[in-house]
Amino acid sequence: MNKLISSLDGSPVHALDAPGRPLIDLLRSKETEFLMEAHDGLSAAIAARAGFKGLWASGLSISSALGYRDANEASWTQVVDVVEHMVDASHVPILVDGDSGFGNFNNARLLAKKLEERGASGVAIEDKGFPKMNSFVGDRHPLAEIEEFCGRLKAVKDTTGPNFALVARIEALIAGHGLDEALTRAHAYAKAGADAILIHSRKAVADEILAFAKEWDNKLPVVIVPTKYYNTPVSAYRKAGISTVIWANHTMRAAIAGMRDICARIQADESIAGIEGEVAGLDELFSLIGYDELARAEDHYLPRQTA
Ligand code: SPV
Ligand code: MG
Repeated sequence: MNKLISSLDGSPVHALDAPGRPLIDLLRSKETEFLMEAHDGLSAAIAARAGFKGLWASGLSISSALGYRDANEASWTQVVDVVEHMVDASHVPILVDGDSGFGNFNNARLLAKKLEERGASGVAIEDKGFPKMNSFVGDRHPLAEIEEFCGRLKAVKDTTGPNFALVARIEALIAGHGLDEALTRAHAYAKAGADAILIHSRKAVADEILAFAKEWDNKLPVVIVPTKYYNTPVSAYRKAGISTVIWANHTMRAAIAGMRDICARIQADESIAGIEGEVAGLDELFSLIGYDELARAEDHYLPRQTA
């Protein structure tokens, strides 16, 4: 909605309205770029305001915010609806976590088409089945057959426009396979039309990711998610020529910590006096959601008030 009304006087409402650089350009740029996780309109606005050039619509975080487990309990239409709110509230490119595509090639292409229609800039599809389970939970992560998964990738590519990025996510290392399996899959997914490869790992160190990057040699841009190997400095990724780093769940986890602490304090104090200075002011909220634009639109569209 902000997007529509923002051109009212020819100038953007606020910095958040400036369109971002297309995701596909970020993926292909020589610099290492960063995508920040968000999971609803508000977190998307906050992440965009922090200066991130793009966002990651995390399946884990969107599910969690809905009170669901990251095991495809949220429907694909619920995810698409959340993403639409994120697009409207942030106006920066969004890479959507499309899980395994919610089924076969047909479900994957329908998901991608709808995401594109709602303003997302790309989708990541992982080579598992439906339902999938979050990569950090348990050891049951059966991989899809390569040929069948390539069909999912091709169908998404054939259904979406040239500026809609398709990231093929390899779960081979999560599933306990080695580098060879990951590389075999990367080659097949590149051939099937992927724009980038997301190689995922749940080790506490970045060895296997860096080994993959070395062997892969940037045949397509490489995307990583260092949630578990968080101690590795970004300089190592730059040196390895990593295209994009996803900070995958940190607005959601920050929100958990913030909400948990404030609930405990208010419960214990039976008062909100002590925490007023510790929570975001309402002015910040109104600014994030663009109430200033609504005031200008009211001046423009509502009848003038006479005394
Ligand atoms: C997500 O953020 O939902 C991801 C990344 O897919 S992970 O949780 O590491 O699987
Ligand atoms: Mg996910």
